[in-house]
Amino acid sequence: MSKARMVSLIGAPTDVGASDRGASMGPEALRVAGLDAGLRGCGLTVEDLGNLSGPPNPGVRKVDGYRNLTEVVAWNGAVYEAVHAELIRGRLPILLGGDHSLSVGSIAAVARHCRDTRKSLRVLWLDAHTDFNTRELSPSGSLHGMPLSILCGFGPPELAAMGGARPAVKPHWVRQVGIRSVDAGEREFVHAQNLEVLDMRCVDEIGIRRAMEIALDDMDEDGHLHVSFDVDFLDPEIAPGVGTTVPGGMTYREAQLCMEMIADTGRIASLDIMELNPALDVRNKTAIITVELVQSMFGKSTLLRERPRTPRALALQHEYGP
Ligand SMILES: [Mn+2]
Repeated sequence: MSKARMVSLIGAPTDVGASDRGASMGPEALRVAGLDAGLRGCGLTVEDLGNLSGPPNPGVRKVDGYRNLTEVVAWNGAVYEAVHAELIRGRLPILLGGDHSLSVGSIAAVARHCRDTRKSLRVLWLDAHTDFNTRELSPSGSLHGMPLSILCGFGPPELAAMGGARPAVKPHWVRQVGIRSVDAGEREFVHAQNLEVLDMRCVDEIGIRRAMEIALDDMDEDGHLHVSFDVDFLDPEIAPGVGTTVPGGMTYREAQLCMEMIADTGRIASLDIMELNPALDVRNKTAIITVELVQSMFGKSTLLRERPRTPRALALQHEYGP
């Protein structure tokens, strides 16, 4: 069971940090797919706060290494305030992206709250990409490829010092799962910063269960688990509605197990759902699958189970029926 049973949905309908347009429609697609009712079905109390507002996407090319920096800063300021306010109210904020640059505001607010309440923070980053670019390393200058490096202190001060501490997040608080596309210079930087990356090769070799055990290992009893879920974590076969598809992502079953293992920790306290792009989707199927997975993250399961069954219990179940 999750700690906070009261969740707040916060829509951030923008794609100012992305290279492709369309993630700005993500929040509405998640609502249309039934996110609110789906979460209520998991026993949560849900309040939909509607959408934040901010500047339109000017479609700027790179200026000083960044695209649309002014707009990204404005949107992140709004996200920061909204997420922080919900945490103070004792609620679990769910940010509906929007492109992944908005996780700077979201996680800076979470980190601030954890400092103020003396809780340790674990950030679980589910993504096809490490999102650890800098303006020197990024080929595109799009800020949705940089949120984690910014949170770790590398980036423009308007973003990297958001929340009053730079860095907001230490690399060893972070675990990344699902990674399968990293730019050349970014790869060196991720290595130099000692980021814990459980990439797809790792998942192939040790299996998703073991990878997630490592990702969720060693959390403090009352620690705060933040999940930043980029929908491109999923394989494009099941989730075509993202701007940056990379083949070889999580299958439906692997993703379900990830989410169920997150639920089992009972520690999820904030969530970002990012990069859903309805302009590239097929009949909203990516939004629908995302809602199903988020339900599993909040404890929807096939069986009534307190904890994973032992082999003995499973054997008995086969013998005698449930
Ligand atoms: Mn991402």
